Amino acid sequence: NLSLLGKAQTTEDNLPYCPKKSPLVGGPIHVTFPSGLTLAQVERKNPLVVRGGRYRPPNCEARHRTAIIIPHRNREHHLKFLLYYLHPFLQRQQLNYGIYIIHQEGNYTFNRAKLMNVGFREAMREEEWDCLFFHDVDLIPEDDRNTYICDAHPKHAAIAMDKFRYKLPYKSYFGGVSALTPQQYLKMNGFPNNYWGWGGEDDDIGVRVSLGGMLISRPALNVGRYKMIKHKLDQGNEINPRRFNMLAKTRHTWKQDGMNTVEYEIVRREHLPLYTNITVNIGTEK
Ligand code: BGN
Repeated sequence: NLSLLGKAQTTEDNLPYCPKKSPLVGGPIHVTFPSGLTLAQVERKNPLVVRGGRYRPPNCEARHRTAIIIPHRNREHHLKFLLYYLHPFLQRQQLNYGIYIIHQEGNYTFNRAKLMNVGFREAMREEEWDCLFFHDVDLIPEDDRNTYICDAHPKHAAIAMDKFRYKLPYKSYFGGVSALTPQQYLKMNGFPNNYWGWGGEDDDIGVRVSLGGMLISRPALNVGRYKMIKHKLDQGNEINPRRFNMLAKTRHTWKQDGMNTVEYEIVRREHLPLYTNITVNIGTEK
């Protein structure tokens, strides 16, 4: 088409694509936890974020569509700080994004990985996201160059956390923050549904990556940096004593337990100003 010669490539809305490298991205972020911060303040600081915690760059068409999935229960205090940092961080990266909080209803033992499966299905129901970030509520990224887009292989993003002195605690660690495309997620049958309580589910997910025939991709150590908001072990998220046994069997169980078997009941879906809140009944251990 001759008329397009010499023009920047444009999209349906007649916006040019955003540059491959965002000019708004800085480097390290100084993370502090201001006392007295409120969600209303976070809202005011993010005027372009719309209902459900959605955003698209105003002046260019984003090249990436990323959903952030955050499992949650009784951590409103952490959530506030995460949103305070995450919204501007994602905007500086010029992403088309949405933030989903997957809230486990009731007081039964917490199940982080199953909540991720719920988040995957519910987010994909709303939008054709090309990347999903599975994100702990208490981890704040400390460098803008840690781009929230997916790679050719499942990505483990939280490789340098302050609580592990900014190093990987062990080589196969896959916890904290990880990112997969829908294709990658389904290839490993999603995450396990039966890790109730603390520990092991992230290792299981790491094993699934290789059982699905994939490798782990990671950002550079000086970029994949996170600050963890200090807290005690939660009530209702006691250490899971079965995790060693379960982990030893992952290669036999992964195809029968995961995205193909996840069962739950949506209790509430709210499109709040800063995020989509999905409250879910995920049942109890069998
Ligand atoms: C590991 C836990 C992970 C946790 C990391 C970091 C287990 C399984 C037993 C081998 N794994 O020890 O779930 O994210 O520590 O805290 O407990």
